[in-house]
Amino acid sequence: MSEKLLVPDIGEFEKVEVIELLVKVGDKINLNDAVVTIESDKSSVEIPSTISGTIDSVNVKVGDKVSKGDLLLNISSSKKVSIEKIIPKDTENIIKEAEIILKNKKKIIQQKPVKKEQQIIVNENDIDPLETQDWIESLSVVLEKDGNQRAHFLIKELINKAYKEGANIPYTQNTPYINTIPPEAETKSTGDQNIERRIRSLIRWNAAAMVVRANKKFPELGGHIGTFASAATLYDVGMNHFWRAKNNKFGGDLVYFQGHSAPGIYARAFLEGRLNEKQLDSFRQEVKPGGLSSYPHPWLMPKFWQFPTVSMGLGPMLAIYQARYMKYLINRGLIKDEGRKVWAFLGDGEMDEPESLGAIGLAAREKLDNLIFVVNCNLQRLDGPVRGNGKIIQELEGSFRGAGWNVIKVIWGSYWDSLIANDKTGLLVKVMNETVDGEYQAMKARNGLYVRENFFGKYPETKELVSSLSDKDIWRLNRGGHDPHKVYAAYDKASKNQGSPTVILAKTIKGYGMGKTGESVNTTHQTKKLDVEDLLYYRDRFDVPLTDEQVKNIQYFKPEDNSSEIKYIKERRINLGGFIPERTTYSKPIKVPPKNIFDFMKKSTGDKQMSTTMALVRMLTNLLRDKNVAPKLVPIIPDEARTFGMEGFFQKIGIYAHEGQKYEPEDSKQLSSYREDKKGQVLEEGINEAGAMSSWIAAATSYTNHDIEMIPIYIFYSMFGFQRTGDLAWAAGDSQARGFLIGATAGRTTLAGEGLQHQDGHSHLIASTIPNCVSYDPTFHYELAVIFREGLRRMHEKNENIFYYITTMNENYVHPAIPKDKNCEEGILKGMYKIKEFNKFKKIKIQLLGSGTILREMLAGAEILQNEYQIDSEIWSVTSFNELRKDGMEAERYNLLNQDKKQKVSYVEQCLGKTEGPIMAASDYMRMNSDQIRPFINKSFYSLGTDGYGRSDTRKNLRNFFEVDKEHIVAYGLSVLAKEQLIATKYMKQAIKKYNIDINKPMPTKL
Ligand SMILES: Cc1ncc(C[n+]2csc(CCOP(=O)(O)OP(=O)(O)O)c2C)c(N)n1
Ligand SMILES: [Mg+2]
Repeated sequence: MSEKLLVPDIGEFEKVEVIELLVKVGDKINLNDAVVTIESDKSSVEIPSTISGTIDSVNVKVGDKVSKGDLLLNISSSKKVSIEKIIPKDTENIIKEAEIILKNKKKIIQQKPVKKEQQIIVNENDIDPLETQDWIESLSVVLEKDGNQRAHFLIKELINKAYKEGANIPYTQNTPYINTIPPEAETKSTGDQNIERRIRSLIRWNAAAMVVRANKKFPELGGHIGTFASAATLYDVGMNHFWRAKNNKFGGDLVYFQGHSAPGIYARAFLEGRLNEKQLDSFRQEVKPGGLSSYPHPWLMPKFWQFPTVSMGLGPMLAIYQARYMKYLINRGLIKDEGRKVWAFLGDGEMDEPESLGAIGLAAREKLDNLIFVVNCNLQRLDGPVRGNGKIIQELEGSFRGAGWNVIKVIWGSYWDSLIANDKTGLLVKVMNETVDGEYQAMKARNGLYVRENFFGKYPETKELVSSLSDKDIWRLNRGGHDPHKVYAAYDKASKNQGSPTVILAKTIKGYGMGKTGESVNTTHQTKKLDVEDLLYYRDRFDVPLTDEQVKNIQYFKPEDNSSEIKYIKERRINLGGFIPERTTYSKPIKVPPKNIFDFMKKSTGDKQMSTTMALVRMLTNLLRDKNVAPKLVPIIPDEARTFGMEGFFQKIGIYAHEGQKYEPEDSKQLSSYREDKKGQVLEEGINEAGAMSSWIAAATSYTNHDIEMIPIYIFYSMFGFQRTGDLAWAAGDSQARGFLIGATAGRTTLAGEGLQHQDGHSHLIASTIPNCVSYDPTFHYELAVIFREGLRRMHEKNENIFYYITTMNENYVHPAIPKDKNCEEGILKGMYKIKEFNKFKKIKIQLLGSGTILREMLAGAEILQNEYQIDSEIWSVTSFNELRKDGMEAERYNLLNQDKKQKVSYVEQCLGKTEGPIMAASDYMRMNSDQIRPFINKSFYSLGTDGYGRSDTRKNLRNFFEVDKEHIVAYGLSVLAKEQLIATKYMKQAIKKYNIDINKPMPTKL
């Protein structure tokens, strides 16, 4: 039976043009196969079939205008499915997951609490301690009888009741200032603690020695001892017991090391036999090959470091999106779920960066239980205390708990266990709660007696608690982050946590073991020199087996290969699959689509006007039909899909949502309805450019971190790209990211109405600062096609470690066919090619260089110059001033260094060297954009550009204001020719008058 396939609901659009027929009579098609592409002035979208069967007739042709309900095809059907039914709801999966959670919950409920001795908490605000005691006892009974979950439920009910009755007092997000894991619930390490301590001491020593030696030789080199000194145990426990390396059987855990702890990571690699003394002695001396970079920089040590972290705040954010991206790959079926984890080590001072906490909500929302943050709470940053008057651990606990994270506080070491157990009055915990970080820091800069008097001495009961301890014993009361048992238990619990990310807040001492020069003092961070006395103290503190003489010479210490320490350290890593960090790549290149895939973009669009943004979306739609490329595309959008005409992607490839779609979208009947899916391909990041950029980096480095080459395409308002997230773009370069950044709605005058904050006249200049970023500002759709395909080839087939920045615009215009010249494509890629020549009068000539939308003003201006002033011109489409500059610099450098050899001719010179007349260049960017090539050509060179703040107005008025419209091009062109004494000045004056150009108007930069 023949069925009719009609145009579905296409929202507010009517009479939309059919631009492609994807099927013909006789074709057999399946449900959901795309049959026709339609295009409004904003976007193009494929219409899927709701019927499987054989096509009897095609009732539309390319160019037809269709609306909802129009007949597209007649199909002899096998079965028909309504639009509603084809929206995958993932319901089954949701139910399954809910059942699993319920089961887990039951398990948790069954866990019996550990019985604890009663404590009477004394609180001066308590007006009725007996009543309080009653309540506490009731709670204890519930805890004992029915467990944590029931107790939690009852407390929640009480709070709800109080809230309903009007007791609107916020309840604290904090727990007491003690460890989250009670001693009796700690999982014990299976490691040999004596050997581990010896190994840790050697790593500490070698890390410090490395910094001190470098600075002895060259005091300008700098370096840090204090950060790693505080974090050594945190790293060692992970390295010895938890972090599994990548190998042929396992994808590997991903560890983001805190930037300033790099010396410690090198010191461990030294003991592991991965680095030698010579390399340690090249710390921070990288100009000669083989040096060790100051901080984690994959660009500089591509086989070692995986993640750049030293710009504070980027590590936490990148780690969150890395963990999310890992789940995305798993849910899309692209990698196996092997229980891999992402660990991020962060400084407590670093947590003040807005980026550090900015994405923690997402991590909880997406239930990233593959993510573990370890915040090294040494209570200090660079200048002084992180929270002198408060408590950073409590503050962070509140923020993370509030966001829905699993929080594990590791505050006190094992020596405190018995004191806390004996604290029958609760006063010790009260002192712990009341003492501020400034005091905690000061105590560790002093001695045991000071702690006895100023900490325990706050109440007679707490003083009594330590009466039998010597000052030395008191001094030995350690902090949780330096206690391998406590750290092990926390890591173990974090690794097993399900359903939420975990943060471990570990209390440590900055400069631990450094003694009077560097331990817990405000200047610790900057300490990079230790005198002999300090070094001897450090050796003794950690029992490093070096003689005084060896200490004075600051010698490294590495035991023999067959020593128990070296055997142990290697064996631990073998058990965990290999070394960490290590950067390797085993991904397969992607076969790029055939050259003709974009041929449709090399033809003229005829009368049809479109923007380059729309051309890009068309191109991506085509790419999604290529079976090699399609699954690898990762479109990333920060809440702007509709701005860019990409809403068609929602239905076609779905929006990634880890829980599928739990609701029927409001627009479910429409063709481009909002479809979320567990297997969705689009990363819709919401209004979050930094997050989107972090996602892009995760996908763009997928080839090394997950051994799968992906093609991320992040599309954003060009003004909210490099300008907004420039530091992430820099980190992307360092990470050797491969992928596309698309700065849409680009140009200072092209994005008309949006005004000052939106109009971008400089993103290309910022892009040019990143050495491995290749950027283009194309005007016509064939340029975009050539550039994009080459990007695919270079990055994803040839695996060059570069990334592309391409601007696209939202101005609609007609696109011509690609010029016949066989060198055109090469010119497009190199940065310029001749697009047109006016050669009628053969008297006076000018070279006009235009980029982006302003190329069209150049073409129009050239026509006026020809028709009204008999001036010939050659017009060059400059697709990339940045690429031209790179080539020019290289040629110039070579020539200066090789004056006796055949001189190189820059590409700019090759194009323009033999041409006639002065050069005038313009773009929709600041003059500096086109001025970049000025040094590489020995001719008069003038540039026009959009220097100054943007503002809202029509394109025409804006181009007039910034003097980049065709009228100004004519007037300035005539003036340039007059200045070069090729024509009389009167023509310029005529043009100024004719076009009402106000020569007294100030520079737009001053307006
Ligand atoms: C974005 C950024 N701003 C400033 C710095 C300079 N800086 C380096 S370390 C540091 C202090 C770090 O303190 P914290 O995060 O507590 O680390 P710690 O060394 O105490 O573990 C500062 C301000 C930086 N690296 N990055
Ligand atoms: Mg700190």
